[in-house]
Amino acid sequence: MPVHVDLRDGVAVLTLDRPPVNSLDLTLRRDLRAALAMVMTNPAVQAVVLTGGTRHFSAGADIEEFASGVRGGATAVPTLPDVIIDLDQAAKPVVAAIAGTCLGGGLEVALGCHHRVVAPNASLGLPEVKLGILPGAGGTQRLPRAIGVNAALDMILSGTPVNAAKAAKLGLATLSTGDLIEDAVAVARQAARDGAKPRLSLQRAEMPADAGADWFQQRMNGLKRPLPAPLACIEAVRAAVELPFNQGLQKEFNLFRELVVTPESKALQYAFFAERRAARIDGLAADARPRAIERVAVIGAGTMGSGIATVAANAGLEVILLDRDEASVRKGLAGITKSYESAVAKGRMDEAERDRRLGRLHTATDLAACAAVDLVIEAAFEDMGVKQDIFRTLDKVCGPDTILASNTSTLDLDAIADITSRPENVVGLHFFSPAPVMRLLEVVRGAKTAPAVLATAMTLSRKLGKVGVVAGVCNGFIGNRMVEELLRQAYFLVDEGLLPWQVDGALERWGMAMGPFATMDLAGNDIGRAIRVGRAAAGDDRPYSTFPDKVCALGRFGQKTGKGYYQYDPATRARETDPEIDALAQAHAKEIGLPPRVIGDDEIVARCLLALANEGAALLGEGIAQRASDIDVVYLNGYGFPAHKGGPMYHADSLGLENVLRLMEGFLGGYQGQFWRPAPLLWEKASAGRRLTA
Ligand code: TC6
Repeated sequence: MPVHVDLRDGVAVLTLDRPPVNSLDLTLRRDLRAALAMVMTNPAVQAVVLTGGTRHFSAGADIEEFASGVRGGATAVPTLPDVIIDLDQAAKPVVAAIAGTCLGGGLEVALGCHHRVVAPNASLGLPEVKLGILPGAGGTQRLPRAIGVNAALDMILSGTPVNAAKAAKLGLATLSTGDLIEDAVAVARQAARDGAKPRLSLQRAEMPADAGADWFQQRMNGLKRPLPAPLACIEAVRAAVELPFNQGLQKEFNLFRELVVTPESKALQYAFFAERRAARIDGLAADARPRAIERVAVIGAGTMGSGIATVAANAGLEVILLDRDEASVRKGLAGITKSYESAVAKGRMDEAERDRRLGRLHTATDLAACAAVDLVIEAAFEDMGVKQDIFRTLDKVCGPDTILASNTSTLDLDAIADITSRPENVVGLHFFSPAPVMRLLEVVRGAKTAPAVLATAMTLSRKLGKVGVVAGVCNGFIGNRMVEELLRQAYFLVDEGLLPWQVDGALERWGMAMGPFATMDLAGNDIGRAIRVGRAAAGDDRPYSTFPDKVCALGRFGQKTGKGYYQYDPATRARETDPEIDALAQAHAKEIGLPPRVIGDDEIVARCLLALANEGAALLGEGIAQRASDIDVVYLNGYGFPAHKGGPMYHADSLGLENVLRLMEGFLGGYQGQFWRPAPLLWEKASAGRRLTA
C-alpha cells in the first residue's frame, strides 16, 4: 500500500510510500483519498499528520502521467485537485510534516493541509513552469493566500524552491527543531483541542501595498520570454485575487489542461526524462562499482583548472590545485578566493562556508603531490605533447588505482591514455567554461576505460552537481563536433551575403541563448582558429569559409580583445554591431561572388539547426553518443539550446524526419551543398517513419 497509517494516541500519521520520490500518480491519489476517508470516520482519530518520510515529502504529480493515458493520466479521477479539496475540507485538522523535497503537486498537497511543519532539510517549490505548465492543483490559488501575491508569483515564475528557513520566514510553514513527526503530532493535537483548521481557501490573497491597476500586466511585460506557461501562471494568480476561490481553482485547472499538451511543455517533459536517462550507461557490467573519490588534484591553475577546483571544493572534496610555478597557483587561488568573496558580499554564501571551502583547497607545483589522490583532472594547455608528458609523469607518481582524467575538448583521449601503463584508469572529463556555472560534463569513454572508472566518473558528475553525458572518442566529442557543423553553415551564410548579426539575430529570435558569432566572441576566435588548424593538420580538407580567419587576422579575437564579430563596451561588455565587420563581411561576400538572394530567418535557422541534427545522427550511428536524447542533453546544458524546443534531435523529430530530408535535399543543390548528404541513420529512421529520439 503506498499510504501507511499509524495511530499515535489519537493522531493518525499517514505516510506516503511511493518510491522513489512519492510522485502523486493515480494509485497514490486513490490510496491517499481512501486513507483520509478512513481516518476521518474513525472516532479514535482526532487529528491527522501527513508525511512522506525523510527524503521526499513528494516530488509532485507523476510527470509520466502527463503523456495522455499513461497510468490513467493526470486528469483521471480522483485528480490531484480532488484529493487536495478532501484535505482542505477535512473534518479533522490535517498537518503536513515535510522533510526533503516538497515540489509541485507535493507543495500543493501541503498547502491543502491546515498546518505545515518543516524539517531543516525541506525544500519547497512550485517548479511546474520549468515543465511548461502551471501548478494545476491549487498552487496558484493557495500560495498567494499563504504568503502574498508578490512572493508567490516570484516562486511560481522562477520555479526555484525555498529552503526550510525561508519557508518559515515567508509564513509558509513552521520550522521543526526537534523530531519532525513528534512536532507535527504535537501541532495536530493542539489543533484538535483548539478546533483550529485554518483553510487557505477561505483567506484573501494580499496584493503588494503599492500595486497599481496594471500590476499583473507589468509582471507579464517583465517576463524574459513570454512563453505560454509563465503567462498562464500570471493569469491564474490574477484569478486568485479577482475570483472566488472555486472559480479560480477551475480556471487554474483549465489552464493546466491547455498547457500540458503544448509543444513547449512536451519538449520540457522530454528534457526532464532525457536528463535522467543520460545517467544510465548502456552495456555496463553489473559489477562495475563506482570507486570512492575524496581527494582530487587539478592540474592547471588557469580559468578552467581553477573553475574545476572550485566545483570540486564546493562538492566537499579535498583539492590540490597544481601548476608549474608558485605565481600561477597563487593567481589561480586568488581568483577562486575572489569569487567566494563576491558570493559572500552578495549574501549567497556565509563566511563560515567560504572558509570551509577555502580550507579544502591546497596548492602544489610538483606532480609528485598527486601521489595520494583518488583522481587527477588534467586541465593543462590543449596540446598533445604537453598532455602526454603530464600523463607519463602521473603514471609514475600516482597510486595504481588513481583515476587519471583529461579535460581535453578535442584531443584523442586514447593517445593520451596509451602513454600510460593504465589506460583502463584513464577517462575524459570535459567541463564547460565557466566550470562552476555550466551544468554539462562530457564523460569521455576511451577505448580501454574500465567500466568501474566510467561508473565512477558518472557518479562523480552527479556529486559535482553536473549533468554527465557519456561520449566516445572523436574530434570534439559530442558537443564540439556538432557545433563545428553549425559554425560551418553560419560562416557559409556570410559567404552568401549575410552579416554576422543577421545570422545571430535569426537564431536568437528562434530561442538560442546566443547566436554562433556572439558565442565565438565569448569563446575566443583564436581558439576557433586553433581548432580549424588542428583539424586541417589531421587531414580534414573539407571546405570551410575563410571569413573567420580574416576576422582573426585583424586581432579581433572576441570579448577578451574588446572586438570580434561585434564590438564590446569595456565597462558593461554589452555587444554592439561594428561597421568594420559589416564592411569586411560585405567585401568577403563580394569576393566569393555568389548572385545575391534573399535569405530569411527560416533558412538561417533550418541550416544551422539541421546541420546539428545531421551531425548528431552521424555520431549516433558511429556509437559516439549512446542515444539521441543524450545529444539533446548536451545541447540543452552546454550550448544554450532553448529547453522548450527539446534539443536539436528532438527538434528534428518535431519537424518530422521526412520534412527534414526534404529541406536538406533543397540545401543540397545550393552553395556548398555537399554538406547536406543525410547521415545514414537519419535516412534510415526517416525511411522507416521513425524518430531519432525514442
Ligand atoms: C506537478 O506537480 C503538477 C501538478 C499539477 C497537477 C494537476 N514524476 O531526479 P532524480 C523520477 S508537475 C515522475 O534522479 P534526485 C525520475 O525520473 C511536477 N517521476 O532524483 C527518476 O526516475 P529514474 C513538479 C519522477 O534525488 C527518479 O524519480 N515536480 C518525478 O536527484 C529519481 O529522480 C517537479 O518538477 C515526477 N514528478 O532528485 C519535480 N520526479 O530513476 C521533479 C522524479 O527511473 N523532480 N521522478 O530515472 C525533481 O526535481 C527531482 O527528481 C527530485 C529528486 C529533486 C525530486
